Amino acid sequence: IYVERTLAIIKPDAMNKAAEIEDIILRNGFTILQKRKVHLSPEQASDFYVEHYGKMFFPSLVAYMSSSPITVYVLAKDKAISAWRELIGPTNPFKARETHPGCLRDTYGKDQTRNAVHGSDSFISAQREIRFMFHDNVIEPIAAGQECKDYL
Ligand code: YYY
Ligand code: MG
Repeated sequence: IYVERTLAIIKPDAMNKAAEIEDIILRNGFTILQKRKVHLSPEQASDFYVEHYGKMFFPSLVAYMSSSPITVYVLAKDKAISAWRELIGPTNPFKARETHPGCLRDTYGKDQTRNAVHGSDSFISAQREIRFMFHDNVIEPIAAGQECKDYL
């Protein structure tokens, strides 16, 4: 059985709403395969967001993401990557409020940097980000009596 996976993060500004967000994750049909609370060092945050190295917002992004603990998840669902991006909404919460009212960044985001949640934007990103956060400890989603085709 084929189950797509994505990496989700509850960022520092939304950690006080983690229980609420987790409830929304489950109510939207995602399975939580892995969950881990981590406090990234500035170096780890830089590595995670290396695609943005050199951009104006990179230093503040790294400072923010290493400022306090975050919760990282591996979520599984049919079309998990696009489904989770859809649920979190546009990067900028102010824009999210206009175009995707009710999305997570509308509800929980504070500004362009403190936008509450992260989601992988492609299969390649999901693969890299899941490995980054969970190393070799990714638990396979095998239900009793079912076959699991490893996707990542
Ligand atoms: O994938 P997504 O998180 O929606 O946005 P990205 O363009 O990949 O940027 C990553 C991260 O950087 C974003 O979630 C907030 C922050 N950021 C920022 O602080 N200022 C910007 N102008 C753009 C992005
Ligand atoms: Mg991105």
